[in-house]
Amino acid sequence: MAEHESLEFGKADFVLLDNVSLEEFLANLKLRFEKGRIYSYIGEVVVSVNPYRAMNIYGRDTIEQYKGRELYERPPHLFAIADAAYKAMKRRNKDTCIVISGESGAGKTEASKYIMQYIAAITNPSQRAEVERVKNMLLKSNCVLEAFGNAKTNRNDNSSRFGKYMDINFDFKGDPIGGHINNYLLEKVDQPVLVTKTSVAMFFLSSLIYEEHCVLLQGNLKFGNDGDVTLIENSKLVAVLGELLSTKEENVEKALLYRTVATGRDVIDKQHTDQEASYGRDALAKAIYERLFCWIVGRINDIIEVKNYDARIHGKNTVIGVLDIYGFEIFQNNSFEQFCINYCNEKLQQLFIQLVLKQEQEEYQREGIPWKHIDYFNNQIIVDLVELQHKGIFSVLDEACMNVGKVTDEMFLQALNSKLAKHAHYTSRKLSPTDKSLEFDRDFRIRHYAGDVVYSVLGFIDKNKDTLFQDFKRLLYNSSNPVLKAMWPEGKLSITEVTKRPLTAATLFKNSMISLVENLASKEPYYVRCIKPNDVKSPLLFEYERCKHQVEYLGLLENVRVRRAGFANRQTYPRFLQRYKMISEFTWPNHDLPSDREAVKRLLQGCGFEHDVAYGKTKVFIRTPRTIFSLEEQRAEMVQRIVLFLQKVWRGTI
Ligand code: AD9
Ligand code: MG
Repeated sequence: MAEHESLEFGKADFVLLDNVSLEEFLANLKLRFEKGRIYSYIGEVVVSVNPYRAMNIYGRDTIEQYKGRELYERPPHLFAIADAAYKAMKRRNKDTCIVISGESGAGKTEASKYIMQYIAAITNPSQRAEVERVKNMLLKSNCVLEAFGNAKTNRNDNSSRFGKYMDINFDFKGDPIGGHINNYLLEKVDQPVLVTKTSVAMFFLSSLIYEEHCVLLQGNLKFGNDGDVTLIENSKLVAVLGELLSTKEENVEKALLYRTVATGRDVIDKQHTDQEASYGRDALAKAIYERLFCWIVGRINDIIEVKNYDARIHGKNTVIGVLDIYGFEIFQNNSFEQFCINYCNEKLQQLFIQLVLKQEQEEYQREGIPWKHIDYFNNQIIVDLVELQHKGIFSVLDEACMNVGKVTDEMFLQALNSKLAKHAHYTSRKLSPTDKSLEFDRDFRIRHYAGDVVYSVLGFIDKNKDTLFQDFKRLLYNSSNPVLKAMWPEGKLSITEVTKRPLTAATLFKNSMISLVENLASKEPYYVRCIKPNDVKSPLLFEYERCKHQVEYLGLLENVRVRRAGFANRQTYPRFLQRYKMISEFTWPNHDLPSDREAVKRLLQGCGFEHDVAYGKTKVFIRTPRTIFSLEEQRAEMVQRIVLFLQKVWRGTI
């Protein structure tokens, strides 16, 4: 039996499509989903469709089937690329990373867990106690992060509200010895979810147990006013809050109702309007939640960091990184969060292009194979549109945010219009008044690599400033709870000392993306693209339009084009012979040609694959996976014949 899949399940690799069109892509994806084949390849990229049912494909027996095998030898699976990343790391001493993307509910976090489980299962064969301990901690850190960082949303019952990058460090034997986690842009979820989360967070902090857990919290604090004076309507909550935050009730009240401002040499308490007070309350809830989350990540990192590893004795430790990050998002209403997320995906796409093309180019040069130009869309222009100093959208936004209280979202949009009027990837209602997709004056549109997205400018300025009144920082710095205190170091500054403007949300996000991409760029990348088949969590339904959007937004056709332009597979001559020598009379059982290179040439000529290969200095390059599949098929047939033959010899019937 052939080791790869039969065509009854569709094409296991999209590179094999007869035509690279959206229709063919989707027809194949649908067929495979309906046949229960949730994984496919685009070259070495895994495409995964959420099955929304328990699949019997992650057990010990499946793990054994993938362990140490090459990608094309088995049906597509997450385990295959986990193994490829692990092998590259172990055999070639390379740092590798696995980038998992897709929209909410597409299965990213589940995929990252299966990958971790696979790596845990295939390492530490000698059962060293210390390694087992590290593995356990790495696997369990997930639960803690999920408890605090996940929430039920209308798109996913267990939605991660943060992007996560986890490094696993390995020693020279290839066993895990530690790790490190980075988190990105914890999304400050909807109000009801936030209140629950903040409530949990604060109970955790204060370690106090109340009988009426759920009534609480800042979300329930209501402000009103009595003439000129802003009041807290349900002031009993302030006492509870004071206790939870380990600080005095009157200090909480003051921070909620006033802010201290320095005017010249005087310091005065300025009363909030009830609107400002509500804004402050929400900002406080968000900030407590966010800082606690970062604090937890920090504590986990302290525990899992590599200890007692002497690189001078054992050599550099190697790393596999796993990135579980939101994919391209396009909703009915797209705001600042979607803008950041989509920018993140532009960065990752840019990295993908650079790495795939760069790797290809370098290898071709090394191997003496002429470079063939690959026609693809380079999205650097969109990355620049967002992040370029002075000219990019983030810069314009930051500039608008410098003018506290004076600049509105609409004025920010005007500034964009005047700076970017001629940009091919930017437009707005003002610039294209007849364009139907731009419904409102507040809309602007970016032509992303994965499609057009209309953003509403409303809220950009507030979300970017993301300011928490200094009074709250001082309040929490003065808490008698040491953990809370440690989370607000800037609360130490007195009002006259606070001069430096905190970095904006956009700048922080941009910086974290730049360093993420730098980090990934130093590693050999593997990709998983996750697709959500429907919005009702059904294992049976393949909603064509929903899937079509995702295939577009994930840039999968572009992926296929880039992959098809290069070589699907490459192997050193000895390795190739080792695997396929039995299919040719010139090479079986041994060849007498002057070199392995000559032998491989002879073998491939014999099979009629000359047109599909190129011969490098040390490796043979095979353009399409079809050739690999065919070689695999012939090999399987020969292996079976040889086995039968040997059985006969044993039994003495020959
Ligand atoms: V979000 O951006 O964090 O909101 P994810 O992470 O992409 O999202 P998640 O991995 O949480 O989605 O998957 C959503 C749900 O789909 C899971 O809770 C499972 O019920 C279901 N799922 C996903 N992948 C699989 C799978 N391989 N097998 C079975 C799955 N069920
Ligand atoms: Mg998730």
